[in-house]
Amino acid sequence: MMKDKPENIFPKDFLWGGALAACQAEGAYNQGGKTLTVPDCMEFLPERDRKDKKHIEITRETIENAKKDNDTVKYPKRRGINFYNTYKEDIALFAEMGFKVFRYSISWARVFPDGDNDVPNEEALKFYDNVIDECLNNNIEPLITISHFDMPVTLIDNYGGWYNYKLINLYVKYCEVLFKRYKGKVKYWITFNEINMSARKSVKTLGILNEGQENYKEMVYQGLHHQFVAAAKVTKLAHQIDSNNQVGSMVAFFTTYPYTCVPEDVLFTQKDNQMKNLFFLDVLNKGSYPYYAKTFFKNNNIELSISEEDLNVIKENTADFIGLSYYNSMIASSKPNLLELTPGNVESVYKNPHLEHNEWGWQIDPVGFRYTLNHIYDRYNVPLFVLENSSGFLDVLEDDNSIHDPYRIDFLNRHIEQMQLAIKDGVNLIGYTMWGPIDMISSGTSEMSKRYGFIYVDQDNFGNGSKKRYKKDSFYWYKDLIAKNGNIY
Ligand code: BGP
Repeated sequence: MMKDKPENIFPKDFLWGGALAACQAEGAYNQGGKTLTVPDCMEFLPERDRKDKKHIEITRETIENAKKDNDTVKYPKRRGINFYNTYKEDIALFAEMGFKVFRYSISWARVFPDGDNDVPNEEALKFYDNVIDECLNNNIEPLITISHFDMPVTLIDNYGGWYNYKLINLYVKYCEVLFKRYKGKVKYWITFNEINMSARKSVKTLGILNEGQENYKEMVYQGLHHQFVAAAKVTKLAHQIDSNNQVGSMVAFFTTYPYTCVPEDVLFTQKDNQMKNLFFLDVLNKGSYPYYAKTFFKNNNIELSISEEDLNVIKENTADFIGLSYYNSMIASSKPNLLELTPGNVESVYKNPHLEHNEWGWQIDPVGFRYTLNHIYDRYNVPLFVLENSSGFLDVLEDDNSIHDPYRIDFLNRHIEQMQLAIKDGVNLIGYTMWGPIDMISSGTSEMSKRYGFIYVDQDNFGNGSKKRYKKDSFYWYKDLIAKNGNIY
C-alpha cells in the first residue's frame, strides 16, 4: 500500500521549539530567595517508597526531612542542570537550532517565597526578566507555564494546598504580577501544566497531603475545582491586562484504545477516557461540569462545594487554546485481569501487542498522535498547541564528545510526520514544543539518565560531571527540520 505522504503543509508562522520546566532545569533551589517546592523534596522519599514505582507521593515526614538538609551534592535534583546560571548559553543553543518558541515555567516559590508575601521577590523577577529578554533578543517567542509541578511547600504547610479556597486568590495575585510585568513580551500562557495529572499525582500538583483522610478523593477533586476557578479567573485577568494574551489549558492526553472490539471493552474505554482526559478540557474549554463527572461524583460519594459564582466564572472564561502533551497511548479492557502488564516508571500499563515501548515502559505510538489531535480538535474546535512530545533515551557520550542518537531522530520524525497528517486532516495546530531540548532531571524518576535533549548535559544521576553542554546528532537534525519548516521528506 502507498504510504500517505503529504506535501509540506505546516503554516508559515508555525511555532517550532522546545519546552523545559523550572523545577527540572533551574537548580539554585535555595538561592535568590526561593523556598522549597515538592520536587525539591522528592529525593527524601524513604527508599521503600522509591522502589515502589506505582505510587510515589511525598508525605509530611518527607517534607520535614527535606527542610533539614541543604545538601545539593547528595540530592542532585535540587541542582537541576544549573539553568539558573546557564540560561544565556542554553538559550543561545536553542537560537542556533532556529527555535521560534521556548516554553519555560516560572517558579511560584521564587516569586512569592512565603506564598502570601505582600510584595513579590524582585530578585526572582529579575531572573525571569533575563530569561524572557534573552529569548526576545534571539527572536524566540517565550511561552510561559505559570505552574509546572512545583507546588510551594509553604502553601502546603500554611494552607493545606489547593484544598483551601484561599489558594485561588494567592494564585491570581501571582499571575497579576506576571501579566503586568511581561505585558507586550509574553503572549502565550499556560495556567497549569498537565492539570489532569492531579488525579494521579496530587501532591506535586495540588499540594494536598494524603494522611489517611477518609475523604481524600473528595479533597483532590475539591482542590481541582479550585484550580479550575483559578484558571478561569486568570484567563479573564490576562485578557483585561492585554487583549493580545492567549491563555491555554493543558492536559497530558492519555489516548486509550479498547483492547478488543467487544462492545463492553469499547464502553469501558469511553468511560475511562472521560474522567482521565475529557473532564478537564470540558470544564476549562467548554465552561461547565459534564454530566458524566456529576455521575462519577455521585457514585463515589464525592460532594463538592461549588458556588453559583464559581460556575459563572468557569462558564464565562474558557481557555483560548488547548495545550497537550503526547508521549504514548494505552489500552483498557472490561476484563483487565486477562491483560499483560508492561512495568513503567510512572505506572504499569497494559501491553498493546501492536506497539513497542521505551526503556521506561512508555508505549510508542506515532499514529496515535494523529488520532489524538483529531479527537481533541473535533470535540473542542479551538487551536491546539503540542507542548510536550518525545521519549526518554539512554545516551552515550563518546570519547570525541559526540552523541549519536538516531533513535531520537527516528522517534521525532515519526511523530512529526503524523502531526503533519493531522494538519492535513484539518486540525488547527499552532505550534510544537518538544520535551525537552536539553537534558534535565526527569520528573518521574528524579534521575538524569532518562535523557530527552538535543543537547547533552554532562551530569550523572549522582550530580557528578562537568555540566558541560554537547550537541547530539539530533541537534543538527532539528535545526535542519526547523529551517525546512517541518518538511521531513
Ligand atoms: C510530563 C511533565 C514534564 C516531563 C515529562 C517527561 O508529564 O510535564 O515535566 O518531565 O512528563 O517525564 P519524565 O521526566 O518522567 O520522563
